[in-house]
Amino acid sequence: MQTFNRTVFMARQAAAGFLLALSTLATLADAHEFKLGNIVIGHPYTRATAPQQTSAGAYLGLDNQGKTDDRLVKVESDIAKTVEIHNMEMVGDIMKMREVDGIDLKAGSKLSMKPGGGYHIMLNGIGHELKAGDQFPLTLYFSRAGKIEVIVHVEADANSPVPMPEHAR
Ligand SMILES: [Cu+2]
Repeated sequence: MQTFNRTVFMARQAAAGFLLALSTLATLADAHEFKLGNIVIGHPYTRATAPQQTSAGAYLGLDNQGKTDDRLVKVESDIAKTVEIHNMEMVGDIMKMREVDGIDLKAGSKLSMKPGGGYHIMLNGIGHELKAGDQFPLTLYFSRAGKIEVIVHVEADANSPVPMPEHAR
């Protein structure tokens, strides 16, 4: 009897370990990342678009693990007519977006783009609806590290759709 219980216990432990391993794998697969020299690009993603929506923000992490400064200077994608690097910030009490000509990445520094404020990649003139689960390539150009193609995941976000404010132009 004791042996039986012990076996059941061990089987449970093994099952728990297996499930943990599975969920870790799922998390890792979801949090995809790319590396170019000393620059790590973390989890590029965008959100599913509404049928008439032709622009969308894309977000990713930038981590300069090297000892030299770098700078993200250009972004391109086949799915959009134009791709711009934007910054969104409060001007008085109004959130405004504007295009910037790059993002400085000092040696050892990192940043994480998020909806709702700060830097993002703006995709304008998207030819078709972006559906959750879709993926598309995005090419990033760094002044020092060069260029890399990363894959953007389209994620659903029914909980907190963040409407894009008008551009300050
Ligand atoms: Cu924008």
